[in-house]
Amino acid sequence: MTYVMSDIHGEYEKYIRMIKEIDLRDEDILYVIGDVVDRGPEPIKILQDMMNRTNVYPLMGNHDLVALGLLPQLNEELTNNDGKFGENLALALQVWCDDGGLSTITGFCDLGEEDREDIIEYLREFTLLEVAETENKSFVLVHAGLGNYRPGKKFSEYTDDDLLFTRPDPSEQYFDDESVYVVMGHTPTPFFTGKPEIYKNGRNIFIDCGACSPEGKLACLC
Ligand SMILES: [Mn+2]
Repeated sequence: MTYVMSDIHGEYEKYIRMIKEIDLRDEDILYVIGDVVDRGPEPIKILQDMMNRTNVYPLMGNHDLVALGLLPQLNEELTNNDGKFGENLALALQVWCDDGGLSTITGFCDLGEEDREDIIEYLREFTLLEVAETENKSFVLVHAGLGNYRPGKKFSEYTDDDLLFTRPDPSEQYFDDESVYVVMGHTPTPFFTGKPEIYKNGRNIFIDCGACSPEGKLACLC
């Protein structure tokens, strides 16, 4: 079986419950299509669980990209400067906290040096886009969508902004080939439908059901 989750956002308990619910086996594959970190209480624990599983494939989300931008600097200060950091880093961390970064920062600071290095190394493995094939369908997996889409545009031509920050029009079908689906997170489905449920519109599938918000859920597409 092939599974996809997105926007786990620090909800370690929901993530573990879902892994049990789907009975994830070694021969299965789980794609996590971005925004593992921030907001919920235990993002670092989720990353550590994911990195210990050989059948979990991580994709980048906009929050993970911010983490990858700042955690190496924070690590440097923790390792070589007794955790004293300058104004630029302090300001950047403050901006990150305004966007939910606190649980990621504190979880990271609680780790020893080796574990911090492992987290950074793991974030560097996150990919921007994957294609999962089933018997007769292809699923393009991407955090936010295919921003600035045009037919024939190569996947390598999309920028981080296109893939991680875009707010797609759910009714816009991307590919003429009717066997190609696009699976996205980033925009919580209540934004489209008012309900925290997986939302399909044609061959677009939106799976961020707002795991980290009180009325939201963690979804898993099979
Ligand atoms: Mn996002």
